[in-house]
Amino acid sequence: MISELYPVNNEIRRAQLLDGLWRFRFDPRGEGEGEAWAEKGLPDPISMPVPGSFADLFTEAWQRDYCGDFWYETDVYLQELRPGQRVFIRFGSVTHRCQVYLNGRKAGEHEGGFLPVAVEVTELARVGRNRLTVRANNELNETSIPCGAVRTAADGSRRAQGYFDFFNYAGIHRSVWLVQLPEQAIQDYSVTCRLEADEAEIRYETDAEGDGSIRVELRDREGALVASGEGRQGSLRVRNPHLWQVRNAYLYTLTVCLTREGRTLDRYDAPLGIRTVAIEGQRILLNGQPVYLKGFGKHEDAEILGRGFHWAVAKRDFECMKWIGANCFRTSHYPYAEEWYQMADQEGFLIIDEAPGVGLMRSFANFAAAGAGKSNGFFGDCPDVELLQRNHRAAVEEMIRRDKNHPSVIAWSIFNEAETITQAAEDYFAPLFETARRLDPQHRPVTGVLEKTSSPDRCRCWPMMDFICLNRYYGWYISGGDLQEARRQFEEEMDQWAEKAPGVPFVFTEFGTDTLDSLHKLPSVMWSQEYQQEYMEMHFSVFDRYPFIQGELAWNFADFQTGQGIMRVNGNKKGLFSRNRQPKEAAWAFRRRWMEK
Ligand code: GCB
Repeated sequence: MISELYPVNNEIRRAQLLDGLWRFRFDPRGEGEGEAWAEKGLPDPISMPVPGSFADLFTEAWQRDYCGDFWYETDVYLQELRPGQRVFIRFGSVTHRCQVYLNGRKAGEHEGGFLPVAVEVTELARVGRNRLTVRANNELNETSIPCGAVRTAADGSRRAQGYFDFFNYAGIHRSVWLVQLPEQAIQDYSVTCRLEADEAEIRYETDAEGDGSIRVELRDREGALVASGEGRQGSLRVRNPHLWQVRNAYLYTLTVCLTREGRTLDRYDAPLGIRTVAIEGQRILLNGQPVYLKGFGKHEDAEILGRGFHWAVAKRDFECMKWIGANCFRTSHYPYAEEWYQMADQEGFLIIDEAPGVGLMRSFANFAAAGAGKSNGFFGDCPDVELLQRNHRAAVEEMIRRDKNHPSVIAWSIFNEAETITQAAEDYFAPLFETARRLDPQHRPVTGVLEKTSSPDRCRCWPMMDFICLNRYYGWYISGGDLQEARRQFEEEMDQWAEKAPGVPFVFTEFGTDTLDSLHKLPSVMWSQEYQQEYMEMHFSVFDRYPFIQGELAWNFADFQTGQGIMRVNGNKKGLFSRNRQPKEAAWAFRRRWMEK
């Protein structure tokens, strides 16, 4: 078994960061495998930063838009290999799929571009220099998650076209680690909390190899031991606990120790926040108190980096979110790098963690089709719906396994704007919701994000959701430029939902207008800063009319890159911040509202 726990260093575990400048090569004719590039070394490689997307580093369009196989290679030094020690390579993600080789021999492979890839290389590694090679691929099809297609031009060049509205960035997007673990290692752990009057009960479960004993310790911020337990599962009781609260996070440290005859075989330390999440009637409760979600749908997206993780971008984004008074974000439309969740744990932000179930609707401009409520069927005529579902289920499982212990994660989103109006859609999603419910020890709410076609009278999947997420664009894709009519239609739909799903909380997961930094106009017109502000104010007043609306996550936190097309001006401009994270005018209206709410 391969431990996917986030790499840490201590006296037993060793984690060596392999980020840096790697060697790289495009493989447009798919020759690398046949020519044994992994065994012989990449021929004539160029340099490539890791982590990062390759697309925006180049000056030629064919490189930016490259679709197919591409290879990475680097040297990895292993200082020592103690008897019994096991060696792994762990990538935060490789988009969208990869095969990993060490010293020319295949160590493993992974499908899906937004979750960790961990491969064991104990048998392949040697002390000294090793060659690590990755063959990656960024093609999309109707069985990949997310979905899309590949178009071949007359000259034979190919382009990936997602059924989604973000650039199909690819590469090794997150950090890479060489991990050395003891022969018998702690594989995983999970915690759940229960709050009583002045006490918290933390139930834990651990998964470790061998027959050693487990000891679990909980320490407060000062390092004082507050509770401990023995055994692979059990419970810890904390008197007068410091709760992990929204924007006021308190993190304890949980230590899991695997010992035999007094000898420590393995140890893993991780932050732990004591908090509960529940849905009660129309409300979302955190630690038993109602919480109104304020924030954004985001993207992992930045100039030059593409979708590559960088701590500086994350830091700036959290500072902007704090400035505007937000408390929540959705990882639209895929699980983000683990470091985002670590920061959210520290900052007390809430996360709706979304699986990469996007593009489950056949359209190259699905945002327009979805926004206007004109989407078509999908699941009924997919080439291989079972394989699609398998890939989707694997992503849900891997996401929950990876993120289940983060106090910041308050809900799982299974999809964004999928087709939900047919029996085939219901059959497709029911097992995925069931999987999420079964796998999460904390039984967090499970949801999915509905576009306009998924209307109260047609959607067949909303009953699966603990709270209902809506993406609506009244005043943009519908009745654009006429906010009065937009408001009327918006309220008409909300009245229908009130009747259809009484007692269920709703969260707006998208609403927004493309807005150019440079455009001001009075009276307002679409695309102007003034229009974005008026549109948002109309939305605020509608949200405030319906008590079952329990959250507003605007689209989007910042402008972001998309594919090209007549609907996009070098990307999607619905950010409340520009792509380089400066506020647009409407950001102040949010700040005024959210600081009070
Ligand atoms: C949507 C999608 C999102 C798009 C957005 C838009 O409904 O969920 O990915 O970017 O609309 O701006 O059109």
